[in-house]
Amino acid sequence: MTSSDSEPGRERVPPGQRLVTDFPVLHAGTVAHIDRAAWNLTVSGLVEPRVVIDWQQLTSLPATEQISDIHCVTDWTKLDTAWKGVRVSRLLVGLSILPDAKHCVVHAAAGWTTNLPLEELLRDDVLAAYEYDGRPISAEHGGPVRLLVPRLYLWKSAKWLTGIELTADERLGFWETRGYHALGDPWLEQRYS
Ligand SMILES: Nc1nc2c(c(=O)[nH]1)N[C@H]1C(S)=C(S)[C@@H](COP(=O)(O)O)O[C@H]1N2
Ligand SMILES: [Mo]
Repeated sequence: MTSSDSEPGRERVPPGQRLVTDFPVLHAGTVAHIDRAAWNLTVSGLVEPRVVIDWQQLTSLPATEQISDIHCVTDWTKLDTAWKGVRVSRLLVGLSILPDAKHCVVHAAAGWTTNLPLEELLRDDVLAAYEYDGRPISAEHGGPVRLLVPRLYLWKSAKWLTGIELTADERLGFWETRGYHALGDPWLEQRYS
């Protein structure tokens, strides 16, 4: 079990946030219902070769169990959430990331996207997560597989993950083109651009 958030004395609630104990459900549009057997993740763009990872392959890879604090831009923070999944950096082992790759577009069901700098995507605490609190992630929370990017506001943590596309330029995603910050660091209160 790894935890990046629990060093003693470390401030855990970013500025302007309030603690919740429930787990709110937030997304644009409707809940996607994706069968595990039908789920897959395409890794594409400035990476060779392009790969498609299915449920069986994802869950056969070494898993990471992680406790993370999560921060939503609508101002709630939830401490000590428990996740299991595969590090995105682990998914890329054995692939060649081309030198021009500096950013990524994260793709989700129904064409929803978000963007991240490549270095944020490759952090150790970024997971393609398939369990929350010891159970499969519910459809409402983005199952069967969602991205978890605990260091940034939760809109970066794409639910119903379907693709990771490496790009040279920053290509803004769904919320980022609607005024949300391109990076979204909660400690710097990067809520809106
Ligand atoms: N595919 C998809 N992922 C998404 C969203 C969305 O609309 N579609 N909303 C984001 C936003 S704004 C938030 S706050 C979190 C909420 O995750 P939760 O419902 O599990 O709390 O999901 C993020 N991931
Ligand atoms: Mo959000």
